[in-house]
Formats: sequence, C-alpha cells, structure tokens
Amino acid sequence: MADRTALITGITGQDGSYLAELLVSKGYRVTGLVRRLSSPNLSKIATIVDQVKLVDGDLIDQSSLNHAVKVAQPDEIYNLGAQSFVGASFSQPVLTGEITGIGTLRLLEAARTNAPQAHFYQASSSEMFGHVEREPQDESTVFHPRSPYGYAKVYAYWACVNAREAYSFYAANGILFNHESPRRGLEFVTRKISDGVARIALGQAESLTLGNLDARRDWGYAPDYVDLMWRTLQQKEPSDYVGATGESHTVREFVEAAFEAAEVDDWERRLKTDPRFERPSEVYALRGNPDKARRELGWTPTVRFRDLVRIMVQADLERLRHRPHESH
Ligand code: NAP
Ligand code: G4F
Repeated sequence: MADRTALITGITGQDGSYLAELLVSKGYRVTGLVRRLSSPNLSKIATIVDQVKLVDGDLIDQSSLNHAVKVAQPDEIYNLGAQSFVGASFSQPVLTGEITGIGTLRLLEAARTNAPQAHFYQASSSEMFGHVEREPQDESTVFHPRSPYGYAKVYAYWACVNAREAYSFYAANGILFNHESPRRGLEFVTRKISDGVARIALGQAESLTLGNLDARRDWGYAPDYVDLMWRTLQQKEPSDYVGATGESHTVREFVEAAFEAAEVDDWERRLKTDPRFERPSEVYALRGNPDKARRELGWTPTVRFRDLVRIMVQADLERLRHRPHESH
C-alpha cells in the first residue's frame, strides 16, 4: 500500500485518530484537516502527530478545503469532520447544518475540482433512520431523522449519492451505527457512563445523572469501524454500507454492565435521571443489519457489548487513578 495518500477531516476526533493510525500502519501518507482553536486539540493523535501532515482548514470555509485537497493530492478522502453531538444540534441547528450538511457538499466540490479521481468516504449515520420503520435497519430502510444532526447527515448522504450519479465521482457512504471507545467525547452517553462509574468506584463522585434510560442502541467498537471505512474505499465501484453489530442494548443495560465491570455493588441508588438530558425528539431504538458489509467487504465487528463496556470502564479507571485531568 506504499505511496497511497489520504486526506482525513476530523482527524482530531475519535474516529479520525483511529483511522489515521490505521492508514499510517498501512504505509499511507496522511494529511489531516485541523481547524484553528484557541488551544491545540491534538491529544488523540499525539502518538502519530510526527507521522502525519496537518493542514489548517474548516468545513465552513470553501477556500481552505480547496487548499487542503490541493496540498494533500489524495487518492482517498475521508470526511469525518462534523458537529457530531445530537444533543447540541438542537441548540445549534444552523451551525450543525453548515458543518455537518453543507460542509460535506463543500468538501465534495473541492474534491471533484481538485482531485477528481479520488475515492471519497462520507461518515453517514444511523441517526438518519431516526423514527425507524422496521428493525433491523439496512441500506434500503427509509430515513426519518429526528434531529438537526440527523437531517444534516441526510443532506450529506444525498450529496454523495448525487455526485456519484451525476458526475460518476467515486463517493461512498458508511451508514455507521454507534461506535465507542476510550477516545469517545465525554458528552456521549457511553463515555459519560464509563467516566461517571469509574469516578464512583474511586470515591471521586457520589452519583451519575442521565436522561432516557430506555433508549436502545447498537453499540460497537470504534477501531472496528475505521477498518470498515478503509475497506469501503478499496472497492472497484462505490457503494453504501451499513456498519453495525446487529445487537442492541438499552442505556440502562450499559449502566448495569459498567457498574459490574467496576465491581460496584448496590449501584441503583447511585443512578439518577434528569429531564435536562432528554431530547426534544428522541430516537428510541436502533439496530443495524451489517450483512452487506460482511458479504462484500469481508467485515465483521470483533468486540461485543460486554467487552466494549469493560474496555471503556477499565480505561477510565486507569486514567482517573493516574491522570485525572486528561480526557483520555
Ligand atoms: P468526534 O469525535 O466528535 O469528531 C468530530 C471531528 O470533527 C473532530 O475532529 C472535530 O474537530 C471535527 N470538526 C468539528 N467541526 C469542524 C469544522 N467546522 N471543520 C472541520 N472539522 C470539524 O466524532 P466521531 O465520533 O469521531 O465521528 C466521526 C464522524 O462519524 C462524524 O462525522 C460523526 O458524525 C460520524 N458518525 C459517528 C458515529 C459514532 O458512533 N461515533 C456514528 C455514525 C456517524 P475538533 O477536534 O477541532 O472539535
Ligand atoms: O451517546 P449519545 O449522545 O449518541 P447518539 O445520539 O445515539 O448519537 C451518536 O451516534 C450516532 C449514530 O447513531 C452518531 F451519528 C452521532 O454522531 C453520535 O455519535 O446518545 C445515545 C442515547 C440517546 O438516545 C440519548 O437520549 O442515550 C440517551 N441518553 C440518555 N441519557 C443520553 C443521556 N445521551 C447523552 N449524551 N447523555 C445522557 O445523559
């Protein structure tokens, strides 16, 4: 795989950091788009920062995307950058649309103009299914998004399909269900739970407060899902793939498994709920059918629910014992 080049937006996030590690290990020359912040935010790529090239840019700014594509000369483009937190999309819907929806179109335009032969991966989401019409969801399930984030992703999804159909541009969607890891942001429910439970186990917190405990999600392990992204772009013809484990669990089951992993008994009294953490319109249940990815990409998730919970809780216990002020 030597001499392949890739451009990753969102390289500082959970998935971008794992994908960059995977591509570097395969011998790719990797360029990552990084937006300017008042303080640097490179902690997730700290171990490979010397092996990748970083270029300034923002999904809101067309000229910076044109520049990034010209500089990277990519064979493959992975668009992972987004305002990715569903909860925040209700309070910042226009910003979410700009970054997560139109930002994808901006990058597609930059790619079609400056790297027309590149293969383009779009980080689409199971949130597009939203109020689901059937279970499990696959590539042919209709979309009914339930948040500004969800409908921004639907816009981005169709922008890719249209680039494929109108211009024969190689654009592929990965419709990925929730995937987690110790690098997950602390605002997402799994990491909020693993961090909160670890704090309780270490005597650093009294309780954990959540929103809807009955929501169901199909939770997998992020490193498995970046492998799926790479496999998607190795196909001769572009196509869209669901990435999922095929298994779903409630938030309450995640909490229970986390307390079990931290060996905290009598945990029910530690768990509280607050409507502040509920959403104006909720996605109650998601479960994916990854058969197409299994068949055509040879992809299978390797980490199941209980192991995922254990990995996350152990990582937070370790961090909070030794480096309580770092987030991963
Ligand atoms: P994440 O950890 O929130 O990372 C998001 C990345 O986007 C960060 O690097 C962030 O940069 C960057 N970003 C935000 N606004 C930007 C802007 N205006 N211009 C350029 N970059 C910007 O998300 P993730 O979990 O890795 O997810 C990666 C992608 O997959 C996202 O598009 C997400 O919507 C999608 N997705 C995720 C899941 C999942 O379960 N994780 C499932 C389906 C789809 P900063 O570090 O500067 O904030
Ligand atoms: O962890 P969450 O915030 O993830 P959500 O909304 O499913 O979105 C994630 O997965 C999507 C794929 O389906 C991605 F596209 C998206 O970028 C993101 O990565 O919430 C999961 C569930 C929700 O039903 C939420 O209402 O957990 C419920 N929940 C209950 N209490 C909570 C809480 N969520 C959060 N964040 N915080 C709580 O206290």
